[in-house]
Amino acid sequence: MKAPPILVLALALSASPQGALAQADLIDGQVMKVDQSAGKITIKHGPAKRLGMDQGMTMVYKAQDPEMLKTLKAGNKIKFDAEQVNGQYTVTKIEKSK
Ligand SMILES: [Cu+2]
Repeated sequence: MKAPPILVLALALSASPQGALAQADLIDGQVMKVDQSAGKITIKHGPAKRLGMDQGMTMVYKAQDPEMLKTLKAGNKIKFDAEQVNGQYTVTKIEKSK
């Protein structure tokens, strides 16, 4: 194995039993606005350290797939995941929370 140590560490972490916690790792948020035609959603959310957001904020995210937005509307409480794709924050996963 010639993988750099940092990569090995990252793999070890992602394969850990805490994988089950990944679900709980979703970011809590609330839908402020849905723009289905543009495939964008405005989300008010709490801190998301993973995305480099140390504080809560309201911001626009692109939806990875506009279909994801179909069942959502302003006011919905959600849990979501996002990543930066080509410099644009993109929601990769979204689910309504109870
Ligand atoms: Cu944000």
